[in-house]
Amino acid sequence: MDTKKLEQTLVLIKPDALKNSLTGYVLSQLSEYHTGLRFAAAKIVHVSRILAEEHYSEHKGKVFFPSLIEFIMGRVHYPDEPRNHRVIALVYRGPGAVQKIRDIAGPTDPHIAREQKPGCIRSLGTVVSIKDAKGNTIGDRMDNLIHASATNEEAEREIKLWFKPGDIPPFMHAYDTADSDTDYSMKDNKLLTKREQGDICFIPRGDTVWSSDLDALIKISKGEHSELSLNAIVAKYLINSIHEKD
Ligand code: 3AN
Repeated sequence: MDTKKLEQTLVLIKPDALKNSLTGYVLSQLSEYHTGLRFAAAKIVHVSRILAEEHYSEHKGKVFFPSLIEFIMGRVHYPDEPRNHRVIALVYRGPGAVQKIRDIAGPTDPHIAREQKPGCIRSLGTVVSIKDAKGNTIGDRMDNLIHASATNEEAEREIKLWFKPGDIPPFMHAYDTADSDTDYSMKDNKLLTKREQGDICFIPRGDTVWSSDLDALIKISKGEHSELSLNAIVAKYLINSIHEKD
């Protein structure tokens, strides 16, 4: 069987679902029995600012962006409880995975979800006004309980952003991997290919990584342009690391 042909999608159970104890409900809606899809990976993630900003990079500059970042980092629902700054990240796989999960999630806006698709997961969400410093409403934040990849291309980008190959069982790998023959680390916001005192190593030599990450790191270390940003790579390999406490 060609395991690479099977579709995969990323789901995030967001902090509002955790706060409202809806995790079990969401998992049951997305169960193998209901969807026919298989679990490929799962982890609890403390969302760093760079991971949040990379995940939602398409919304950078929009009025709701800062509030969206605070929300996905868990700072809105658990302002003084960093230990509760978590999301549950899941990968599902199987035929039609992206569309099946999008259908069960429902429309982005919970008000529209309630009107158009009562019973979908996001119909249980809420919309919160975003205010400026003077208290004037400047936009909305949609607390819609789950994220689900919108397309296969987005699913690949997002799964590779949230998961390392080692987080996914080998027979469930849908994307190419490679072993790094270099120690990659960061110091003073610069990429290093040789360890230095005080650096933070995010890929030790010998680790298995996504091939696309390695291709990008080779380009960046040579000063060449890379579509994939250094932040997107570092954010993932430092997930749940003590260095990413923000
Ligand atoms: P979806 O999550 O349905 O794929 P996206 O990817 O367009 O929707 O947006 C990602 C997240 O950004 C949404 N889940 C929502 O929280 C927020 N968002 C998107 N559009 C808006 C908007 N017009 N106003 C406020 N928040 C938005």
